[in-house]
Amino acid sequence: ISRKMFTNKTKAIVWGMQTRAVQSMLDFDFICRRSEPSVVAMVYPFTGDHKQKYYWGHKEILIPVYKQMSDAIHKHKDADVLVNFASLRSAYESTLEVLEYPQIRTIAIIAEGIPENMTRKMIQSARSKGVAIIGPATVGGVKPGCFKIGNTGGMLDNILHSKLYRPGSVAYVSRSGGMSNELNNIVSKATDGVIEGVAIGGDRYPGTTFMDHIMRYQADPEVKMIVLLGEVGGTEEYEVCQALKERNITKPLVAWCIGTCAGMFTAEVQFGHAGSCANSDRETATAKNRELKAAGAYVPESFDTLGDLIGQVYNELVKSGRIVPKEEVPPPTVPMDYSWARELGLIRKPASFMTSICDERGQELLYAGMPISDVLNKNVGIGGVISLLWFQRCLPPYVCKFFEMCLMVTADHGPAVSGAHNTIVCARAGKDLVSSVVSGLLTIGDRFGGALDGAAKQFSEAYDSNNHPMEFVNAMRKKGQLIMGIGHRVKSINNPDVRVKIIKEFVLQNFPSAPLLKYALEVEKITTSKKPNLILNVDGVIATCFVDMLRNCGSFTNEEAQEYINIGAINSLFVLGRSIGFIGHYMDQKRLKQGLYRHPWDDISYVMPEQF
Ligand code: Q5B
Repeated sequence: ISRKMFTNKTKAIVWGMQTRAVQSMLDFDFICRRSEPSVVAMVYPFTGDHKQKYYWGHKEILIPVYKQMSDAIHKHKDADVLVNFASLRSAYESTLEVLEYPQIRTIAIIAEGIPENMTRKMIQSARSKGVAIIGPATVGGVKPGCFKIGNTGGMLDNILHSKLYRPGSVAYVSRSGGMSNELNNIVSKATDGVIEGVAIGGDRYPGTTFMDHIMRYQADPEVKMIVLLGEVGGTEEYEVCQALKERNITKPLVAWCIGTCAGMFTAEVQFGHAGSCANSDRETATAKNRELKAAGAYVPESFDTLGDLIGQVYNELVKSGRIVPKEEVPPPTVPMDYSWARELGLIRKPASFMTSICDERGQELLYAGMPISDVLNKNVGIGGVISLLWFQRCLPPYVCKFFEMCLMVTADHGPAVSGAHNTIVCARAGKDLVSSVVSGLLTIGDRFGGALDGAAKQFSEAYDSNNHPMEFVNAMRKKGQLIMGIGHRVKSINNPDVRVKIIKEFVLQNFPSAPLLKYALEVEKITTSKKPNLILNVDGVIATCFVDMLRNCGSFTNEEAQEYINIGAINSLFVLGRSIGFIGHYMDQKRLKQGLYRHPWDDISYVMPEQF
């Protein structure tokens, strides 16, 4: 491969939904002052054709994503590079597919772990078509000022630090993608920078070899010196030695093979890459370094002094006039991503939401700070969960029991009540569970099931004002207001509500004190003396006990207790409890296959205006 692989006009197609990598390529393009983005399309077989949003400097741009490779190729005739992020399972197939299109001249394969026989077939096919493969098992490569493959060079601050936004004079080839990043750093410190760098990948069979790239660098007049970073395993470095000896490589070449420490082990060492294991003495890093030096390469004493040696060779080239360092021009700025700036602590922003009851971000869900496993292990029950999520604290067991009893007694009161009726009518109109339940919940208010808030307010205000129960009843009548929590359509002193009895008895026995409940029972004596159905109803008993709990259980300040009354929190127990029944009614109607409900005419009194 003798041609230039990348220019500042190179256009690439990216296989795989690697949005971060693509954004990193576009940011690189932008700081290189490219006139157009290098990524023209993406291919992702698992979604339909669509467009993906990216940043181009400060602006937002759209890049098309195609389901079919053929569409991407045919619609973007100017693309000659494919960056293939396919996994080790699909990289083979997608690469062979692309090789069918002569327009693609370079393919970077990032996946690690592709079976070697498949890699060899891919390479054979690519070579027969004159296509260059970089990889597999690589981060890719970079040509400063022109093009960057995927995630090469790391994050933008690293790329800026290594001055990859403009070409230098030093071209390198390495096996390792990670070490190529280190080379960017070393070369940028010791010289005027990198002109091109390729990591051929850590597999035993790389698509293109050290020699392929070194000979490209040799042919490129812009490249003034070459760096080779080999490693233990394989014999490819000997081809470089041969080329040096035969004067096919005439540019200064600084070389080092990493993995010299393998000699310190008694057994053979397999390093991270599939290919980095010496199968004979010739394949050791030490032998290859020796041979490279003998062939005329500049070889340091150790990796630690690689940068110094690169610097020495570079300085000699400057002295001799073969390199004329260019004036440094700062790159355009790219706005930092919000999330990264925040991680670095550079910016702050007031949150749009505040929350203080539940945190799902960590390894384990927390209810008011209690891990969900503790919630279950400690058997806090649904009452305990309510105390954590509604009140952000563990309330005493008798309070949790009170909550649970309230939920149980309010869970349902038959199909005739407003809420259940609405749920049933809605379910029979063919609606779904949520709609049907919501239509039931929406009936909860002052008259039906939602008198708790009003009762809590009215009774507590009267009690706190030291109003005698009789004064309270008379004052309410004078104002023409109903007492919330008093009265029932079917229950009366002659037909007592057992639910009320159960709650009342539990509270009187278990709460430290229940002054508001006792006050309400005095009010009930007066109202029932007027009409037997004006009992303290289920809303009224729960509301007054709820206030007694808030005020006397020892877990709330007076202000906190009052706040729950003010914010309308007292209806909560009825709303939650009755939702159970509404869900039951919904299921029941569906199970019974009940058809559309139409109210019978004989049950409607039609009262028409008389004037017609
Ligand atoms: N009078 C509940 O009324 C009902 C009075 C009153 C002073 C009162 C009524 C009322 C306050 C709201 C309340 C919750 C509409 C009820 C619930 C859940 C449920 C439901 C279920 C379940 C019943 C007759 C005479 C009139 C009125 C006077 C009535 N209430 N005076 N304070 N509170 N209560 N709601 O029977 O002189 O004859 O004109 O609004 O607490 O929803 O099962 O059904 O679990 O699902 O229709 O238990 O009390 O009585 O309106 O004809 O009044 O009594 O002023 O006096 P009734 P009305 P007068 S529990």
